[in-house]
Amino acid sequence: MQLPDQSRSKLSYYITIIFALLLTALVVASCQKQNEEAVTDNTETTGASTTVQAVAEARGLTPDDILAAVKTYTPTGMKDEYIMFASGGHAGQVFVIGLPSMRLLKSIAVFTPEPWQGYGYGASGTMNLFEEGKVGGHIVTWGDTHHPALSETAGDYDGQYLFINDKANARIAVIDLRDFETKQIVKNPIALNDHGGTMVTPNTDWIIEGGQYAAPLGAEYSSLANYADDYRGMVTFWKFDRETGRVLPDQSFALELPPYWQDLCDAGKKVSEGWVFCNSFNTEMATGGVEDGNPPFESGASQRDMDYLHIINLDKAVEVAQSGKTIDVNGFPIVPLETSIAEGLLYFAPEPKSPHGIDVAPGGEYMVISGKLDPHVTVYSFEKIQQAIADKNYTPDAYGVPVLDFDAVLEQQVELGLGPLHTQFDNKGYAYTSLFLDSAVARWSLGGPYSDLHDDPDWTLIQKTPVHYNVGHIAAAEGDTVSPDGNYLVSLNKWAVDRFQNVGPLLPQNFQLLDISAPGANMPLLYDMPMGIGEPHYAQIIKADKLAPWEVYPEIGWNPHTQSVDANAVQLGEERIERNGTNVEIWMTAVRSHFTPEHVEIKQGDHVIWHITNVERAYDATHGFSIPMYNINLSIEPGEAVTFEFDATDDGVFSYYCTEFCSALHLEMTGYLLVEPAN
Ligand code: RUQ
Ligand code: CUA
Repeated sequence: MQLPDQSRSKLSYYITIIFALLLTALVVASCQKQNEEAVTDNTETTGASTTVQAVAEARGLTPDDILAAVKTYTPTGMKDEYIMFASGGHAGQVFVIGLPSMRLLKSIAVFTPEPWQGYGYGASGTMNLFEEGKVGGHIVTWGDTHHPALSETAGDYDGQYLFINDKANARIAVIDLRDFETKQIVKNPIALNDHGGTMVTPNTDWIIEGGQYAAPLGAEYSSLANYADDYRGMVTFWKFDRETGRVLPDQSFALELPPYWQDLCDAGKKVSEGWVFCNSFNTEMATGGVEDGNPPFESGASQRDMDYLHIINLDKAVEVAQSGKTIDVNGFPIVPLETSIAEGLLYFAPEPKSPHGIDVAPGGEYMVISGKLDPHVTVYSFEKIQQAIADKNYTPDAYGVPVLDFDAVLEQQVELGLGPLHTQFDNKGYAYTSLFLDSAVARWSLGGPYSDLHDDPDWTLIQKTPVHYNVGHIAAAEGDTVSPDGNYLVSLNKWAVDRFQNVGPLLPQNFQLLDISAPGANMPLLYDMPMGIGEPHYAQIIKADKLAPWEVYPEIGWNPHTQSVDANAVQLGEERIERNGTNVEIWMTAVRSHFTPEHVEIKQGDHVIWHITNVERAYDATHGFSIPMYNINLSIEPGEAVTFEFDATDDGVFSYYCTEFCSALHLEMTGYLLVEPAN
């Protein structure tokens, strides 16, 4: 790369300074001579350059680039300080990424089969998840994951569980962070879509699942002509039991809402704990139909100046639901809209210009809403909301829901730029908002109790860092908890255009890492991470030392779905095959580098129940197990017990083998399944 002479000399100057500062301590005398030689030889290619200065010059790196590299480069063996859980969009998975290295560590299969993890390829625990996640009686093998939520204790991430929604099918899933595996998929019985999920209350008592596109509750047919009467929105509160690690559907309930399109929700915290806030759009109740001369949704749903922030008294809603003031739809209790109004569970506040995002400040005092079509974020005061409710300072909407006076609940509007979407927080009294149209992340100062944390004027835009391009969500380190860390922020960009080598018309997504550790107008971009799987929407970033996953399963014969030793666990020496009529049951062990038994002889038409226990205790000693044609592929981690079943419909000779490279004799880790023809 050629630089003008002036910049080149300036560049050399900065590089020299930074080089001296960063590497003085590391450069030993014996290297010095080598360095001098290398510097004098400026004809070297990048690959052969041996000094920071020579490499930087050859690659055209600026001093800022070098500084960014030093902040993110993670040499072999060094571990990341933070772990980010990013939704995988329509890949139906969750991605686990280390920060600041931005290395992809794992994808966790959730709504989509994933062969490496043996997820959805025979293992009964995973097949059961697809069964329990059925939609209208159909097994659905993908999901549109949007919002991961880490479990919290007193409003802080506790590293125990992760929840994720499937917007397409209104499902939520529970991932246990002891083994980073999906344990439960719950289908919402009354809704088709969700978007405002998942969010948790500060002690993870409730998992919030808001709706999106209104539909008759329970999805009964009704013409769009009856939209205002028959279509409804909803927000569901799923009871979570930390002990069993399961959502308890029979202790959960929903609120019926008007057929506005509820968007995101967030739980109140600290001073606002016990309340839940959801924004909405399409209070116009547009029903589309551009082909019939109606305005298309995009304009039909954007006509009004104001939509409604939904303000829900969850503590009181729980009491009302538990007292039985509910109706039943598909066996699920719903608090009817008129009950919510009568009991004071639901209030609205106007929110400007097609709102998006709702984010509660760390102390719970403020609710920040972005207006997609408005250059401001609007900050509501929880205290003022409570006062307006007490003062009955409201007028009813078309459904009788009290709409609080806008000016009475408004704390501030802060002008940031075009297309604000989502907000996160740090430990320095700043908020960060993604600007979709500006392709930037804005840092702005909070007022009130946050004023003392920064030296800037309150409620003011401090800086905008350009990103590439069109950012949706942002995630700051622990940035939606009661005690955000600051340090890092990831911008989840929607476009990547010119950032990476061309890989065809479907481009990777782009995560960009920003350094937010310094105060003031100082928020540099550090790193780009392409993500070529699905479309991540939102992410949460947890301090890595809060996670304590198992290295191997606690005991031999562990069933990850019950988190206990399985009744069919197999110990070494207990391997066997038993036949009972046409039922054949196999108890097998796997250990480097053999399966026992190595021959399984059955008859065509048999029903086969096959248990395998990986009896290894060694870290990383995972074995795979596959049977071709029968679509069986398992991942059996150390200590794990797996069961799968199939009908031996086809006769022939099948080799089963270990699919995970486990030792020098991994190729020998095999066996024969002989299926004798029925006749
Ligand atoms: S919403 S890009 Cu699906 Cu989280 Cu705003
Ligand atoms: Cu076990 Cu390869």
